[in-house]
Amino acid sequence: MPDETQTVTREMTPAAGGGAVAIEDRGAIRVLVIDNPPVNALAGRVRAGLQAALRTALADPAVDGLVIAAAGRIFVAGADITEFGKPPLPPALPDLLDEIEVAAKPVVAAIGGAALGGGLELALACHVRLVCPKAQLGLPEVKLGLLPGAGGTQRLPRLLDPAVTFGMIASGKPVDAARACALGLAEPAEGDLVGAAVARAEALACVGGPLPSAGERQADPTRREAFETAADKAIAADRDAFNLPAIADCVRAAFGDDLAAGLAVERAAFLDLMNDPRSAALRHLFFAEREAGKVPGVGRDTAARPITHVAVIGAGTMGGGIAMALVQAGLKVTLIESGADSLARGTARIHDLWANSIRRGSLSEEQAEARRALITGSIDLSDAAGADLVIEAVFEEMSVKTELFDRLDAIVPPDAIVATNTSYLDIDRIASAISHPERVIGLHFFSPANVMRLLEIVRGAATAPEAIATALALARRIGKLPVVVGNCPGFVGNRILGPRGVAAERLLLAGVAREAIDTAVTDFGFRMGPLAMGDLAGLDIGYRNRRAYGGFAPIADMMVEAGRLGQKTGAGYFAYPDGTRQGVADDAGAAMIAGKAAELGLAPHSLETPDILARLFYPMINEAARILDEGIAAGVSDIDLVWVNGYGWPAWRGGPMHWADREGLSKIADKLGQFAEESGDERLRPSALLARLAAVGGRFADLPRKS
Ligand code: T1G
Repeated sequence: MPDETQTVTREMTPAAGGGAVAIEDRGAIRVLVIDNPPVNALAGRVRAGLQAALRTALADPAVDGLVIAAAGRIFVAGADITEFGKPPLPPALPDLLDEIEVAAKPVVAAIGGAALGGGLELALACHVRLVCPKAQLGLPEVKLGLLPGAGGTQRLPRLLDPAVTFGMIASGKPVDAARACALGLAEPAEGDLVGAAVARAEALACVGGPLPSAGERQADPTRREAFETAADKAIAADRDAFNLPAIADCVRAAFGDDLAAGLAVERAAFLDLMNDPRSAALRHLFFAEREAGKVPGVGRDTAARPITHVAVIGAGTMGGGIAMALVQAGLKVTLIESGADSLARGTARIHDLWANSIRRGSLSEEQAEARRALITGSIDLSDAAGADLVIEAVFEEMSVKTELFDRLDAIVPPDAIVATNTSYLDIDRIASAISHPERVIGLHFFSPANVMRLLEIVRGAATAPEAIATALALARRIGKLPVVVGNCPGFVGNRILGPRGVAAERLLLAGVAREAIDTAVTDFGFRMGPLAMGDLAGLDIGYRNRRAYGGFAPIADMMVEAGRLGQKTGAGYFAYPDGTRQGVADDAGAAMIAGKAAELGLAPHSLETPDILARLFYPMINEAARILDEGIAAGVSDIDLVWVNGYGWPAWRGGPMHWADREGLSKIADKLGQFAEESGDERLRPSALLARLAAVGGRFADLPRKS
């Protein structure tokens, strides 16, 4: 029995006009097989091949019907995103789909894998869709800041409930084969998918008469109310999803009688969004995620060590979150603490979080039970002996970590990977406390570790490629977005966060109101401003670091010394009366800040929002340029991924480096020079790389990725 996702490999001939489409005749049914690795994107040559093969088959009296199938594990991943922004290649996808839909002979889609975006729209133009059990059908264009641009907003609501259509498009999430069949979007095919599709095409050809067509069915106006309710609710719920109104307008157009008119509305909206910088930013991040997997010195053939059992040392907030992320992916975890009480507290926190998920309906009792069965608690460090990987998440203090690594040296086998979750400390110094430092790596999770996608994988001087490959494979298995970074204080994310904190302090000392600073940042698109974020994390963390490593934060230092540590003490930069989480700019805090400014001889002056953002963000860009120059980040887009996925930089702005290129590096360099003069802080002078690029009108995007 051929693999249901494989197309037949019998004699096939390349289609005329394209080459990426092969043809195979099954009796009177012609099978067109899309073969455009790696994901069968609908590139120009695929569209041309399909059009040529379709026209030939329709003109051939020996052909009664067609099947459109695909080679490999994916049906079609959509339009070819690499063609966006370039001169369009004929035939345009909507035109090709119209030809399929009005074909006089039946065309059946054989969907053996993911049918996404234009891939699902191609299937919607076919008269019938057959899916194998592994198929996924979705319209993820919204994740690229777009909307379906080849009939998805018109044909889908004619097949399904319009509110369901809006939900699929607005979320960008695919439905699986079972759900697609339950919705009436497709028919199930067991076993030989192509064979079943050929039989279905034969049956349609025998029946004769008008062919079933999504385009011909009228969208039922009586369902408009349910749709409007769904659309209004979704748009009100997500202020960042800027293109939901456009999607709603397109689906609304499908209620009209005329498919062509609805398609015109969709096309116009699609082209508008295609030219929207916010969509360009999201497309930049799409490719950035794939670039991040290309790590210097770590090839696709670098062997990753199989990981089945992980020892997590430390059951605090981070260790508990890491353990949850691991068992969620089916990995066995030994959770080790120094004492029974701390272990019990950590384990109870994990179980409480799962109980909350069960109450919210996002986790079943069976799933929770399966996860509980995968975690074994221990207060004996020697229980780490059987693990393939050890991850320490103990107190963020160098001596604590090196002492632990020294003890582990006698417990874990020499080939076990030993990772530290430190967010700032020197990986090489930690590695020096254990033999075989080539197996030591940084796994910097972000809190809450079971939720946040970003994982900074920190390579030390001795870290072996196999250890990095193992970390990359683990990251993907637990659903994380891995970004490999070099070893320096704060690595990439926290090293860039530092200058923003200093800049916020300078703004406070300059008399800029606390709420003005945070509002400028939240209006830019962050969920939280820098001051509120400091209060949430606790000002004492930075205070302790500055005592150990130095740093400029006179206001935060003053707050900590006055017992204002942040939300946890009811006041930090802001006050949090009666335990509220929404800070207020209290008078006492204002007086303290003004007093400190006067003590430092600084006269207050007001600033407009653009200047506030420039003073906060430009020093970050400067530090990022240094990180690139030092090779700490392999590529510009890695830095964007870190800040979008770890620190809340709004995705529809593409990340700090993408944003800086749009700001203009010359403007940034000039302003930094001014800030350096004003403050006397030489770190604010444009860094060498930034100055070089600014001098020639260059962009960060022009820098080649480190190979
Ligand atoms: N176009 C061009 N290249 C693509 C691509 C696409 N649609 N999808 C993936 N690639 C590349 C990717 O950059 C990588 O390249 C390689 O394929 C493997 O990808 C008209 C306008 C299908 C779930 O948004 O979600 O249709 O790094 O590592 O993990 O309405 O790829 O090897 O050089 O992600 O197995 C809508 C995007 C497009 C789906 C497979 N479609 N793709 O995941 O492989 S817009 C999407 C994915 C559209 C229409 C609209 C995933 C995948 P390289 P990968 P994977």
